[in-house]
Amino acid sequence: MEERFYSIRMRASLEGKHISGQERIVPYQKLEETILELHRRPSEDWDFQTIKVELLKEPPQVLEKSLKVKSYKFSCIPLAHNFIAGLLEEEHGINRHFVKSLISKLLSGINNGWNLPGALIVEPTTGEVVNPKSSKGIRTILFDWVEREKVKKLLLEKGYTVRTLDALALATKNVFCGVEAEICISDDPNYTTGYVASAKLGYVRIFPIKEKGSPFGGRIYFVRRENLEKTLECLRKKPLLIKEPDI
Ligand code: PML
Repeated sequence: MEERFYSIRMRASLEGKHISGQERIVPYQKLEETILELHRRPSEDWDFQTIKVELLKEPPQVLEKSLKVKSYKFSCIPLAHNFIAGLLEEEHGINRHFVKSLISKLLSGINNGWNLPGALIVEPTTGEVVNPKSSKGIRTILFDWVEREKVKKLLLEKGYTVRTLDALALATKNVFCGVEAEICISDDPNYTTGYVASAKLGYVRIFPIKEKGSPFGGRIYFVRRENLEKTLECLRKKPLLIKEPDI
């Protein structure tokens, strides 16, 4: 019989504010221990936690390698933003003014002064926001590493963080699903490394992408209109496991 895989997704909040979120894809033998691990994961107090467990209808597709990781450090934030805008213009023809204005929006609370839960979807040729009307933001789900602990150890040894572990898997799934390019800024006030990612660019870590202490952030996915439906379907429904980080 084909091995069964489960998706486990945990979210925790305090007084309605998101505290922690994590997801895993595991075979049946790892189900119980992973549920417990995710339950224990939030390091801060929470008053509401959900753990969703779903049997996957199809076994996950396995990708050999993640996007290639590169890191850049800048002396100030405007230079980092110029670099992102330049890369996206040169490699993807995305107007640099759209990019800068989108980054500024993310950093000033795009959702009536708050962060958007999920990503903003933007048409790269027109700069138009094309999120389906019913959605507050698009979430990428159903992705993980085949051997998460091994990859985690490897990344930590090389000076990357647990956030890189999750974000690299997510960005790799996005590109796999047809996202042309992504910009990510963490909403954690203490985490000032962000990234820009695409098939051409790889996973490009950018430091500093925002001021320390800022609670703002979010994700922008550039998706061509003709690929929109197929890409969103893949982001939500296609389970993907990644074997090795390309570092
Ligand atoms: C990195 O250090 O590789 C960038 C990670 C961005 C994480 C975004 C988040 O977790 O909020």
